[in-house]
Amino acid sequence: MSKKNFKRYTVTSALPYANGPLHIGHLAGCYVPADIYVRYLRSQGRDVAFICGSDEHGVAITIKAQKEGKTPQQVVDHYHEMMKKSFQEFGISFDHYSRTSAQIHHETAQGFFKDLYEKGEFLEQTTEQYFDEEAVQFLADRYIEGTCPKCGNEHAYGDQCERCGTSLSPTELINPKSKLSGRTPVLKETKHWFLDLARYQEFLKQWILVDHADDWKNNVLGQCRSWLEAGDGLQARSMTRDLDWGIKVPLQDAEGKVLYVWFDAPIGYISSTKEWAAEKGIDWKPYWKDEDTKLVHFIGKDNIVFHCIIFPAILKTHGGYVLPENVPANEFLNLEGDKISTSRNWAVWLHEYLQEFPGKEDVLRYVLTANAPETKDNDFTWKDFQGRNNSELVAIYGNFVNRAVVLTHKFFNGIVPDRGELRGIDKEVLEELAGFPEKISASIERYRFREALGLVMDLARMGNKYLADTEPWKEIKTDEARTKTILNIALNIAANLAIVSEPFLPHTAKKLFDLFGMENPNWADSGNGELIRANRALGPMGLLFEKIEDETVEKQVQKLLDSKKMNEAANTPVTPMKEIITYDDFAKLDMRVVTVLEAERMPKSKKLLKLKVDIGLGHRTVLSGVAEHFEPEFLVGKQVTMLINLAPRKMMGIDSEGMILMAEDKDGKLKLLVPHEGTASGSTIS
Ligand code: B3M
Ligand code: ZN
Repeated sequence: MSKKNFKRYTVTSALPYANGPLHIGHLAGCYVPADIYVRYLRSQGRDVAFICGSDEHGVAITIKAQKEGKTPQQVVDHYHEMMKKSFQEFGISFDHYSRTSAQIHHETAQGFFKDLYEKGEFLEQTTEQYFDEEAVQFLADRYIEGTCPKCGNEHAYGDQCERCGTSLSPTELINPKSKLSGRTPVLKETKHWFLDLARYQEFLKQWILVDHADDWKNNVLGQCRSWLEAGDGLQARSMTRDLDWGIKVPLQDAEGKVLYVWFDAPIGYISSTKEWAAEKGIDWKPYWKDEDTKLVHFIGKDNIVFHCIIFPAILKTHGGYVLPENVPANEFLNLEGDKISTSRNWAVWLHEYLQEFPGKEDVLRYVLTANAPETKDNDFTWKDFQGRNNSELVAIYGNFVNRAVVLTHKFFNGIVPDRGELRGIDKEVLEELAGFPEKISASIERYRFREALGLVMDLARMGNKYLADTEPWKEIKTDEARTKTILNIALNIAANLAIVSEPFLPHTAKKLFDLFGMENPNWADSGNGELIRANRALGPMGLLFEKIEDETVEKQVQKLLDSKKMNEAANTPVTPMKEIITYDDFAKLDMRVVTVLEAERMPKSKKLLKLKVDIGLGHRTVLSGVAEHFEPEFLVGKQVTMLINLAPRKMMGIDSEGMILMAEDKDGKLKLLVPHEGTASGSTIS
C-alpha cells in the first residue's frame, strides 16, 4: 500500500545491455511506461529523478564482442551512443542516462561490495568450474555448449536449453565444449563470494507478500511468491565471476575476478543519480536515502528476481537506503505471433522504424501503450499498428482537434471566439470534462497506463461527439453567437486533451501547446473548461496524424518475413568444401545457358524427367532427376544452366547428353539456376 505523500520520486528503467540496438520490446517493456509515469509526475510539479544508463558488463557484452571480432569496449561504446539516441528520439525523458563503465559507477559498486564484505555478509565458497585450458580462462555458463540431458539438443547452453526451456548448470551438459576454443573444458577449483539470500527470506516475505500485497502487480507478486515460498527456500548466489571484463572485485585475493553483472548493474541506478546530481550541483543522497522518497523500478518480467529480491537484500544489508515502493514489471511483447529475438532478427528496431516512419514517434508510443503487456504477454502486429493509427489516432484524436481548429480558422480567422450563454449540453460536457483528469490520474498512479490512455481517448471521443451533436458548421448559418460558444468549448476540450495526453504523446501535445500558446501547462490546469480565453490567436496547425496505407504495413510484414528467411538460410549448415582443383580442371567443364523446349515424365520412373533443350549448338536430350521437384510444364520455356560436355550416359534405354545444374539446400530441395534475363541460349558460363 502506498502509505503517504512522498516528497520526491526516484524512478528507474532497467539499464539495457549495450550489446545491440533497441527494439519495440524494450520500449513497451519499461521505457514508455516509466516515461508516462515520470511526465505525469512532472506535470504535477513533483520532484523527480528519472534515471537510467547502459549496462556494459557481463557475458552479454563479451559474447557479442567475440562474435563481431571487436573488443568489449568497442561494442559498448557503439551501442551506448545508439541507444541513447533512440531514447531521445522517442522522447524518453531521462533526467540522466549514464553507463556502468563510468568511473563513478566502478567506485560505487566496489564500495557496496566492500561494505558487505566487511560486515561479513558473504559466504566464501570454493567450487569446481569449467576451465578452458587453451584460452586459459574459466568459462561463464554461456561460454559452454553441449547436449541437453533432457531433450538431446546438441546446442544447449551452460545455463539453459533454448529448445526445451530447461534451466541447466554447465556440469549437467553431455559432452560440454568451450565456445572459445571448441575444446572440452576441465573442472578446476575457484573461489567466489556468495550472498546468503536465505538470511533475508523472512524479511522479504513480510515486505513483499504482506506489506505490498495490495499495491504490487499480480504478475510481480506471483513471481516473488514462487521464489520466496519454494520448498528449499532462497539459495546463496555468487556475486563474483571469473571474467576479464567488468568491475574488479576489490579484495586482495581476487585476481582475475569481477563483480557479477547483476550485483553491479542495479547499483548503476545509484551511480547514475550521483552523476546527475553532481552535474546539477545538488545532493544525490535524498533521492536514495530519505524516507520521503518514492523509489519505483520499471522493468521487464525477466528482471523481477533481481529487483525484488537480490537488490533489495543488498540495499537492506548495506543500510541507509530506501527500498522500492513498487516494481511495476511488464510481461513480454511478441511480434507477429513470435518471440522477439535479436539473434534471429525478429524485431522492429527503433532506428529503422524512424527511418521508415519519420515523425511518427508518438504513433509507436501510442500503439505500444494501448496494447501494453501489462498483465500478460501481448502481440504487436503491423495490422493492429495500422488499425490503431487510422481508426483511433486519425479518426478520433486527430479528427476532433482538427475540426475544432479548422472551423475556428474558417469562421473566426483563427481567433478563439468568446462564449455566450451555456445550454444544457454545454454544461454537461464541461462537467464531464472536469472529471477526466482525476480518473486518468488514478489509473496512472496505479501503473495502469493502458487504462489511462483509454480514458484520454474517451475525452477525445467526447469532444467529437460534442461537435457532432452541436453541429457548428450548420449553426453558423443562423446563429453566430451560438457557434462561438460551441467552438470556444471545443477548443477548451482540445487544450485539456493536450495536457492529459502529454505523458503518452509528448510530441503531439507539444504541437497543441504551441497551437494554443500554452506555456508550462501542468496537470492542475486540466479539467478546466476555461483554459484558453477568448480573443487569443491560434498558432498554425500542423498535421497531427495521417492515415497509414495497407502497402506500408504490408511492406513491414514482408521485411520481417524476408529477415526470417535470410536468418534461416544463414543458420543452415552448409555442405563442406570439396578438395581444391586447378584452373585446368575447371576449364575442362563446358557449362552453358540452355532453354528447355520440351519436358515429360519418364514412364516407370518417379525421379526422372526427359528434357529436350536448346544449347545454342543444336538440341540435346537430357534425363534429369528432378521429377519430384518440378512439374514438366513448369520447366518448359525456362532458361537453366547445363554441363554440356559430360560423357553421354544411357539410362532406361535413352542417351542422356549432359547434366542440368541445380542448387540443392541442406534439406535436399532443388532450385533452378536461372540466368539474368536476356541471356542467349548457348552462352558460356565461366
Ligand atoms: N541489463 C538485463 C536486461 O536488459 C539488464 C537489466 C539491468 S537493470 C539493473 O534484461
Ligand atoms: Zn533441451
